[in-house]
This record gives sequence, structure tokens and C-alpha cells, in this order.
Amino acid sequence: MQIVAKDVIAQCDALDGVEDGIIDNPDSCDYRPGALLCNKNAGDGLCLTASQVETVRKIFSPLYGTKGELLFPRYDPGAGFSGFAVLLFSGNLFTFAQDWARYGERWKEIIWVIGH
Ligand SMILES: [Ca+2]
Repeated sequence: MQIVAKDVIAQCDALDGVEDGIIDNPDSCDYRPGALLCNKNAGDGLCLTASQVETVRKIFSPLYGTKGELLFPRYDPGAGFSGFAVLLFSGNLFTFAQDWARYGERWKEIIWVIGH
């Protein structure tokens, strides 16, 4: 994801008037990852496949539900890809959400027993 982070900065850093490696107003950044697409001139793996470019495009695009409702605005350009992003983009459910789905009914029983 480092290649994407660098490209985001390259495209959007100067939009706030200062080239300092920080995107002060992510809403002004309409990041487009297409320039990272591998072609015959890309040599050292510093490019993305078409599928990866599409995934990155989706990460930086709003997510809408089946009825057109906004589910998630988008990942802010310049937010980086460590820490919380690892949880978001790992392909796995959050641990808490996963545990809630797995043990939620059991927790209700435990809470009921404690309360009575
Ligand atoms: Ca800046």
C-alpha cells in the first residue's frame, strides 16, 4: 500500500497550497489510482494490476447500499495505511464484530442469568 500512499500524496498534497506531505483537506482530493496500473514500462513491481487498481478506487469511493443509501463515505486520501487501516482492509471482520456475531446470543443468556 506504500505505492498508493505515495501516489495519493503526489496527486493531492499541493491542493492545500503547501507541499508538505500532508493533505489538509481530504475532501478536496479526488484521488485516481489509474496511473499506478502496470504496463510494459513498469519494471520493479511498483505498479498495480487492473484488479488492484479497482480495489484502490473502491477504497477511495463512497460505499452505497442496495437502496442507494450511503453506508460509508470513503477512506480519506492521506489517512495512511497502518493501524486502523489494517483492520479496515484486512478482509476480515473486526474482532469485536466477529465475537458479537459469534457469541451475541450467548452473551444475552449470560446477562439474563446475572440479572436474575
Ligand atoms: Ca499539503
